[in-house]
Amino acid sequence: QKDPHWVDGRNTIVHLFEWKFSDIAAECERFLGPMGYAGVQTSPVNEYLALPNNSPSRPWWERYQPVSYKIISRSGDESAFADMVRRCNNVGVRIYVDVVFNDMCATWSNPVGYGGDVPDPANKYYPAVSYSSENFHSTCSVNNYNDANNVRNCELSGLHDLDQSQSYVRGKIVDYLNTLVSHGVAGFRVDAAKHMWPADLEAIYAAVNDLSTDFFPSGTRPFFYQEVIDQTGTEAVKSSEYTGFGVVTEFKYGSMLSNAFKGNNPIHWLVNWGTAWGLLDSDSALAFIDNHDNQRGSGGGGDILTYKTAKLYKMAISFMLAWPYGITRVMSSYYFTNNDAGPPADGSGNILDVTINSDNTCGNGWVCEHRWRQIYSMVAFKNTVAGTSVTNWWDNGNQQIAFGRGNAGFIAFNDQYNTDFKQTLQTGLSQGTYCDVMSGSKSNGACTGKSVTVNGDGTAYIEILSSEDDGVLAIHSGSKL
Ligand code: AAO
Repeated sequence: QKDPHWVDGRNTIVHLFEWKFSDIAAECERFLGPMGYAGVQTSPVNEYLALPNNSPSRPWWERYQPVSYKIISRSGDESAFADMVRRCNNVGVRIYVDVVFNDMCATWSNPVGYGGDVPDPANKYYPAVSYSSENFHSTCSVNNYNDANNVRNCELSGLHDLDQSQSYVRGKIVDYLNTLVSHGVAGFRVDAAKHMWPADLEAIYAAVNDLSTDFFPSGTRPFFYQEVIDQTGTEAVKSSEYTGFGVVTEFKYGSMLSNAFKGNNPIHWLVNWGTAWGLLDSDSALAFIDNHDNQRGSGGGGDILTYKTAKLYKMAISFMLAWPYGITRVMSSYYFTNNDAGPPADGSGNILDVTINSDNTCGNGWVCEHRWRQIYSMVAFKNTVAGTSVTNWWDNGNQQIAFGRGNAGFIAFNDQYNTDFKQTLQTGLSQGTYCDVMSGSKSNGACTGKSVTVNGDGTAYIEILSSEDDGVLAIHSGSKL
């Protein structure tokens, strides 16, 4: 269950963190479909605790406090969800739901779910599912990552820990996933998979129905990518325990690339990026730079590049989308300074619409990294070079590199402080003039940004000045004049 079921010619997922279903549906039609994105990861869609009295009010992480498996959230209700899935599938964009079933909400005073259901977490009683105390592990805290029993049988952040070894519990989870499947989703991000036993997850995945034949061939199995943070390799729980039956989030990927592009480990070493660096096999890895946790410094966080360090971030994302490794996911955020702050919302807590500015960027507090030209252009680059391998690698032994993808694309990176990149390099491209898709695009038979002339022998002069906005230059067969 490692196939994401992308439509041919597409291969990148975007996490539209906290977006409303109506906005996701519109974005599929007006942008993601036309620009060649393959799928969307949603925030959790099931009922969770509404925390209006928290400070700040309505933190984003309330969505990780499940109350029931009803589809009702700040993003919309079940009919809005169904409408989104249908409209996105219709334009070739798959939907993956972030599913939270390791646990149920923690103990809070006067807890009320977003759909109005009232749990009694102090007594581990969730009537809207229904779960009661015998369906949970005993009360203890996850506090020792060197002990797999502690990690999997105790409570993560005080969230009451379900016992998935019980067939009753698995049945409730499978019912929920089947509801999502019936609406046409292609798969799931499994939250906190590390905190569940692999055998229980395997049993759950095996019991979920085939995908809806409204959108997929009969007999298609759902895609599962599992959140397992195995960054140091020294903890008791290993990513490799989960790769037999699903894909795993490869947290080393973003931290090592961030470290490299920040100049702490010269990027010329990326010549053998992949399993040689200790990463999971490409087919088993969900590759990404930042996610909603580590962009806030938690959950495998630290020094991850994010939209806040835009030039280096775009370089790391460009490398990710240029290099053949993993199932790639890009992040789409809202602006934040307080790590707990929820999405842009009005005074009543309603999430604000994602508005679109005349230059195609977003308003109302949404960052929309996926609409940055450099990022969506690299999504197209990746689609164009699919199936080719890395060719014509060049580096200066330091922070400047370049490589081709067969005869379909060529990319160069200047990550060297205060130094220009000026080189004539061998590409695999055919003779002609190509538009650089970082600084501009091909428009009406001309380049709006830089252009590159590829000579008859495939060589080309590549220039990236250190003063430029972007440290990347990328050309491909689709950007040829
Ligand atoms: C909230 C409040 C809490 C309160 C709780 C209950 O903040 O104060 O007690 O409610 O009322 C999110 C938020 C939480 C929030 C929770 C529920 O992040 O703050 O709690 O919703 O509302 C671990 C897990 C991983 C988890 C991550 C955050 O393994 O599964 O923590 N991520 C998911 C979601 C996340 C969500 C939940 C799970 C809960 O993506 O959004 O939480 O459903 C080590 C371990 C990791 C561990 C981290 C953090 O990582 O290896 O497994 O992640 O520590 O504890 C270096 C190391 C790296 C290490 C890292 C530490 O990078 O290399 O291995 O440092 O950051």
